[in-house]
Amino acid sequence: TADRTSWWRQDRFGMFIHFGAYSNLEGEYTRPDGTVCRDAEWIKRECKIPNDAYEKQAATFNPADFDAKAIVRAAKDAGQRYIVITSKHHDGYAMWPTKQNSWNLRDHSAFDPHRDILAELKRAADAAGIKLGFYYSIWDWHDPDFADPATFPRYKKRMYAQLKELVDNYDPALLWFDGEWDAVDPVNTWSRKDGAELQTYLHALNPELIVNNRVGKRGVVDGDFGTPEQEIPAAPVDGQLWESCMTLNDHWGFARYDTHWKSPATIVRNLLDIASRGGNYLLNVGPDKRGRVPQPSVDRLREAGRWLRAHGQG
Ligand code: JFZ
Repeated sequence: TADRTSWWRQDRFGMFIHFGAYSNLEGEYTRPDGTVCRDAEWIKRECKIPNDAYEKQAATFNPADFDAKAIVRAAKDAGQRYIVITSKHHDGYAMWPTKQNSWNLRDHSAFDPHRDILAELKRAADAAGIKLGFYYSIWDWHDPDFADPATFPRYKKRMYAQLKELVDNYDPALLWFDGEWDAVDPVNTWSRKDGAELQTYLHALNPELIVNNRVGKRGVVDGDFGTPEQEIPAAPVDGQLWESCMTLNDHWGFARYDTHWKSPATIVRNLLDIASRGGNYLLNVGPDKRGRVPQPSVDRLREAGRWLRAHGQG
């Protein structure tokens, strides 16, 4: 993996983007009885939103203000050199026009059907010399074949097909898997062997693809790099490459009430702390339902970038 990961080890600092059908709720679900339930990308499950209600709200999703160039500029200004965006989170909603189902941004939204935000982001990132990767959740709350071991092979086939679409159509530099665990959902039968098979499949499509350890079961042998979350580990685990992913406030997906932003000083300190221990830093933004990165995020990223440039790190 030394060659495969060389750009990633040098780049050090990336932008995570959590964006999906949940973003359309902006962190708040009003139940039929008028009470309000709050969560971000987990809102469907945490607030027990029925499928039909969740599908109904997703049909109104219209991120018309998604501006790939502005996002890439914000990343560049911060000194970030790669971007990882959610292509599909646990709610199963695909952010590209997948042919495997209609639960996606083109076929189930109010968005311009001629637009493709992953293609837009890829183009803007390429133009700026920024690498693009995709988060992809193995766990899927929407596909009926996921939750039953008897039908899981059918789900798996669609998942493989979706990943092939992503690799063929957008040529990502990296795939960031998630939702491989079984603690939350006992019907999630994903195994280390499933992870190893998937990784082999992906490297047959593109040997250069970097794949994180959540493809398997987070053993140190899984994937190219470990994925500590919201923390900076004291030391690397058995020499495995690692990347700390963190939120800029207290949520991954957009939550309109969450103003608990990290300061630019904290961002810089985290980055230097992580880099000093040999890790990467993947710092998240959550665009709102129109597709706009919150201004407080943009401001803080810019401030952090200014500090890094002033001190010769940018
Ligand atoms: C997962 C997702 O459930 C979450 O929505 C977000 O996308 C995040 C980046 O990843 O959440 C996790 C994954 C792993 C742990 C905790 C939350 N973990 O290892 O403790």
